[in-house]
Amino acid sequence: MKPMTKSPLQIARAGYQPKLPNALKGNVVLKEGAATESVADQDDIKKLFPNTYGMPLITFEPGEKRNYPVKNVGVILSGGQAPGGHNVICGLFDGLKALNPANKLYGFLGGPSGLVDHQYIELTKEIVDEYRNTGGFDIIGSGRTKLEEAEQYDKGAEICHKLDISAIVIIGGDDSNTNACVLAEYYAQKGEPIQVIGCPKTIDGDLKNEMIETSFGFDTACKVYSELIGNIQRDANSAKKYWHFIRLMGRSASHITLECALQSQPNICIISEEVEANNLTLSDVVENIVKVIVHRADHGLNFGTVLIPEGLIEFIPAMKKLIAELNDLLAHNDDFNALETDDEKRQYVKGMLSPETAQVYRDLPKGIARQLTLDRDPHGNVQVSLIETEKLLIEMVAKRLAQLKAQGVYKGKFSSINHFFGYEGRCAIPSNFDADYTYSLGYTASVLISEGKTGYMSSVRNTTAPAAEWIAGGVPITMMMNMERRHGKMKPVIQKALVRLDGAPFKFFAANREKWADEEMSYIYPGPIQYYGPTEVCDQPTKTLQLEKGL
Ligand code: FBP
Repeated sequence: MKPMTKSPLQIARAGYQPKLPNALKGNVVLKEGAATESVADQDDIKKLFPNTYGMPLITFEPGEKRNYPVKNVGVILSGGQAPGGHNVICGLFDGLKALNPANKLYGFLGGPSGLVDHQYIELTKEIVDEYRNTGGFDIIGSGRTKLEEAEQYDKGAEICHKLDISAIVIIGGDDSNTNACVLAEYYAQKGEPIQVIGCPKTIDGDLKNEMIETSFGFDTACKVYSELIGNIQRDANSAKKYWHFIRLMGRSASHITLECALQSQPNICIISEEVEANNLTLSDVVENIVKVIVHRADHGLNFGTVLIPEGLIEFIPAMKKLIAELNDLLAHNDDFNALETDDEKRQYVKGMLSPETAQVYRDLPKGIARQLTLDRDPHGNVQVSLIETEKLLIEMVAKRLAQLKAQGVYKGKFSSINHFFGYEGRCAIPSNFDADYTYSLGYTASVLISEGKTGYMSSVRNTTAPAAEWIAGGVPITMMMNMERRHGKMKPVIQKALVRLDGAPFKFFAANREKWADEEMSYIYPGPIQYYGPTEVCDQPTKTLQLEKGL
C-alpha cells in the first residue's frame, strides 16, 4: 500500500493511544445479567427471533487469563460516514490479536455489498496502522446496500466458508443493525457457525437507548458544526447585517440541531419533533421565525442565526403526507422517468396526487417541489439532504416580512445567507471522545466474538465518566426492537430514538430559547475541536449526554 502524505496533526494523531475501559485492559471475564425483553411487541419479536430473543445483557470485568480459539472475522462499514469508524476497526483488530495472535481480520469492501459480491481484503497491521485515529471510512469503503434477502445471506455464508470466517461485525445505524440481527438469527436457524455482532454508528445520534448511550460520530460531527455556527455568529455579531439560515444534517431526528443549539446558543432553533407534536404547518414555522426577526429589528438587531434540522420537512404533517404520496407514486415509475422536462414532470405529478396534497405541492416554490421528486434512496425514501429547506424558509420569511413592512409592522432590513452543514463533519478527525469510544466499541466486539456471542450489539456505557470507568459489554439487538409498518408491511426494526420533548436536553433548550432569541450577547463560540490539552477542553462528551446524565 502506498503511504499517505500526512499533515503534522495527522502524524501526531497516528501516535495517539485511545483510552480503554479498565475492564478491557487485561484479561477479561464475561458476566451475564438478567434475560431481556424487546422494548415492545414482545410476542411478535420472540416468534421472529427464536434463537436470539431474550438473551442476557453482558458486561466484561477483569478476570483470569484464558485461551480463546482462533477466529477469522469479517468487518463491514454500512451507511453514511461517521467519525471514528476507522478506530472501531483498529480496536477490533487489536482486540482480536490480543486475544489470540493467530486471529485474522478481513474487511468487506464498499459496504454490505462486499459480503454478497465477495469483495474483500485482509486487514493487516500495516494497513490498520495507516488509519489509526483518522476520520473517514476509506479503509474499506461503505455503502447503503440492504442485507435483507435469504439469497444475500447465503452468498455471505459462502464467502465466510471460503475464508474460514466465523464472525461478522456490522458497523451501522438502526437499519443496518436491524439487518445484522436478522442475519444472526438466519445463520443460527440454519446452523451456520457464523456469529454476527453490531456496532452503533451514525452522526444523526438516533441509535440510542438505555444501553446504548450514544452512537459514535455524533460527538465529533456536532463539535465541527458548532464550531462553524460559532464562527458565523461571531461574524453576524461583528457585521450586524445578515440573518444566517443554517440547515444541519440528521435525516430524521433533530439531535444534531439540538446539540448544536446547546453548544452555540443561536437566536432561533427549530426542532422537528416539537413541530410535529404541536401539529404546526409550514406557515406556523415561518410565523415563529418572523416574530423573532421583527422583535430583534425593533431593538436594532437586524442579524441572527436560525438552526434548521434536515428532516424538518417530513415532520410537518401536510408535507409528510405529500412526501408519502410521492414516494408511492414515483417508486419504479417508468412513465415519470421517461418525461424530459421539469415542467412535464410537474404537470404529471400534479395530476396524480390527491386534491389536498396537490394543493400543498402547487403552493411550494418550484425548486423545492422539484427537489421532492428527485431520485429516492435505496430504501425508497426521499433524500432529505438534497432538499434545501433553508432556502424555502428564507423565501417564505422574506415574503411575510415584506407584507409586514407594507403594513408598517416591520421596520427592519432583512438580508439572508443560507448554509448546509452535513458532509463537513462526517469524516472529521474523531474527537478524543469518539476516538476512545470507537476503539473501545471495536475492542468490545472482539471479546464478544471470542466468547462465541451472536446477535449482540457492542455496548460501552457510563461515558460521561473518565474512559477508565466506562462499562463494556453487549446488548441483545432484539432488546431494542419493535414492530413497525415499512412499505405496507409490519417489520421488526430497532426503535429509532427521536428527540424527547420531556428529555433534559430539550427542556434545557426550551427554558433558554427566549433569552437566546432576544439578547445580544447569548452566543457561544465553541471554537475547533482540541485534541491536546486540559481534559475539560479535550475530553468533554456532548451537552446532550451530560444533560441526560443530570450533569
Ligand atoms: P446514516 O444513518 O447511514 O449514518 O447516515 C446519516 C446521514 O448522514 C444523514 O444525516 C443524511 O441525511 C444522509 O446520511 C445522507 O446520505 P448520503 O451519504 O447518501 O448522501
